[in-house]
Amino acid sequence: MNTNHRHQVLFHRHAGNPILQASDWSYPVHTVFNPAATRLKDGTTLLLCRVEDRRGLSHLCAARSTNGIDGWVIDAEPTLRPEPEKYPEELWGIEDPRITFMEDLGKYAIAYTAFSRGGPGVALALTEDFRTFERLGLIMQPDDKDAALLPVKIDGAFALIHRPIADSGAHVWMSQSPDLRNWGSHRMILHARKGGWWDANKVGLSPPLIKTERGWLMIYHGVKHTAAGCLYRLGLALLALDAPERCLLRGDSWVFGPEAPYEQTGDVGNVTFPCGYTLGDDGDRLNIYYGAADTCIGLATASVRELLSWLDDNSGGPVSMHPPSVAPAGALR
Ligand code: BMA
Repeated sequence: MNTNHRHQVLFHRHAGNPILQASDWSYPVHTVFNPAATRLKDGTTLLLCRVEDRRGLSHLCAARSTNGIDGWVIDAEPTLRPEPEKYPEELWGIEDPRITFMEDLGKYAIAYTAFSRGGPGVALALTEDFRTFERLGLIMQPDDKDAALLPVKIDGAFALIHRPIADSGAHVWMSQSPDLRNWGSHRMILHARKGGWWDANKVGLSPPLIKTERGWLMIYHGVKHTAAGCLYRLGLALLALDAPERCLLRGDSWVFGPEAPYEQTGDVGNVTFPCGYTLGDDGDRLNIYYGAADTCIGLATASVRELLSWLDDNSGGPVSMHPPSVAPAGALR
């Protein structure tokens, strides 16, 4: 590790990392990464892991643990497989799930990337038990990924955070729907910066938004392109509770990135990519589950209170929030 820690360290890696890897699976798999996470009603932590097989195609597989750290019980076969016969958008696999418990529906919603000839798009499935699933199909056409629903309606409509790719860059958007099938009210909520920034050109939601008293805490990834390849690191923003398209605070520096050997080396080195979190019983301890180098799964912990106070101290001025170069008229209220 060649880094200095004279900055505040907010995320603490678990000493047992990686907590899950391909050798833990009882059937042949190549890599396991980018897991969604939730705590079930009985307190069990469930991870829905992206599993890449030896064809290069991904499916999703559930792993359950009572403490969220070890003792994982992993489904003996894929939990959610691509079904390209019925859902052609899943031809080349399903990837990067994010779970939200939908308070109104009493069901878990899984937003995931469905990959096919058209490119990656956003698909949605509902479940009550992570054993049977109701698919709603593709809800955002390619290229679009990094999606998660909010657990509550905003102004009476479901809200989806997602990351379409446009000529101006890859920015985070919010769209709304009355029924989870028809989507509109598209608004850009977090732009990729430009130039040398760590989050220039491409940003995306990492785990689903975290509800706090002060707003929705967003952990997002920024992708820096370098001559040696891409660096996937994480940053923080705070969005207004009743109007998440309004960004209240955005940190200037990244807060977590590839430093450990299993994050720097693997199928795709220098990637830390969480798709899920759980909250401890104290409502403050945040457990982040992340894919490391597209090869294995790590756990890092943080304190929500500390993340918010870091944002208070490290948020940039207006230039970080709404640069005129990328905010199209009307995209930000
Ligand atoms: C992104 C996603 C992630 C992946 C990352 C690094 O575009 O496809 O699934 O972890 O690239 O390869």
